[in-house]
Amino acid sequence: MVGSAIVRRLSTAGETRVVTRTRSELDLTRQSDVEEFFADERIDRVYLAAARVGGIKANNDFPADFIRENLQIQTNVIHSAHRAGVSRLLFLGSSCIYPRLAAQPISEDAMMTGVLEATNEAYAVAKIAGIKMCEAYRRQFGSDFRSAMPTNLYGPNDNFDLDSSHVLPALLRKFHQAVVSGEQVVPVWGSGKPRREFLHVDDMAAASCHLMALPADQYWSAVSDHCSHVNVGFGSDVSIAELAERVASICGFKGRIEFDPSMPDGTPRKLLDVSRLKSLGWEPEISLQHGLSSTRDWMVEHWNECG
Ligand code: GFB
Repeated sequence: MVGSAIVRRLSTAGETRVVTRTRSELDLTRQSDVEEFFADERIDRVYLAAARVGGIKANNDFPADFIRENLQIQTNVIHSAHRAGVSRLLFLGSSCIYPRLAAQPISEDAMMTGVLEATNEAYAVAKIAGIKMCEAYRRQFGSDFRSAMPTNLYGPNDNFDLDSSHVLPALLRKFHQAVVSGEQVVPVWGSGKPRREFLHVDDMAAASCHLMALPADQYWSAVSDHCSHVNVGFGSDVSIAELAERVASICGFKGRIEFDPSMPDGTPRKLLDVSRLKSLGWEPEISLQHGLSSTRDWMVEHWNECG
């Protein structure tokens, strides 16, 4: 989802040469394949958006896969990029790197100040390692390896599989399906009380390109060597219950929402402090209302591919 959005953004910006590989063409968990790729292609800048990602259930059910695959992918790409002389790299993390009960809105320096949320601890540890690896390469080799921490993302090419998806695509799918099949009750996991911030992936791609394009002195003077990442958020959040109401209304669902307390709530709240990014000259453009309805349209158009 994020990689294809960045490619769309770079293409419209007239970038001359964008090199991509699908998962079947290049398995980033295989060190020698990644080394060969970087040796063959003369790559100047790397957007490291590839990762094993998933919603609360997938993270909770497969922690070993999440920590192993993410550590492998990022270690292989960051080290190979360094060896190949890549001039700049942007590592994409996640807002789950912050402590479960971090003060809100969460500023970048809250990382590693408290206990992580248990449902995604393995994924978060891998992402923290990625940020620290970029910082270590900068300290040891002077690498211009930057990091961006996105909030919960959504948009075209999202995962709509109910077992592994995040909440927003899951709700779009559930409410749309209920309308089509005439079901009167839609289950929503947890209490509905947790609050989440949602950013459209096209905004994320714009922010990534903006961070990548900043001159080195501007980026590195806004961050510090031991806290080098930049939050990328929308700036406001909604409860899961409010999100469900909005999705229901966009899909034209008139029935009842039923919360399922047997499913985990996860972190109570994750709202990012985006002042660092704002000071670097970037703000989001796509409202949640517009993003929800365009993503619903995308899902309906691509229904057969949505599993
Ligand atoms: O988006 P989500 O799976 O992940 O869930 P997190 C957010 C909230 O929505 C939780 C609730 O409180 C869920 O219980 N929810 C309600 C649902 N209905 C549903 C549903 O049908 N599907 C899903 N998936 N959730 C993830 C992390 O945390 O956020 C990742 O696990 C990553 O590591 C990602 O950081 C951004 O926001 O809780």
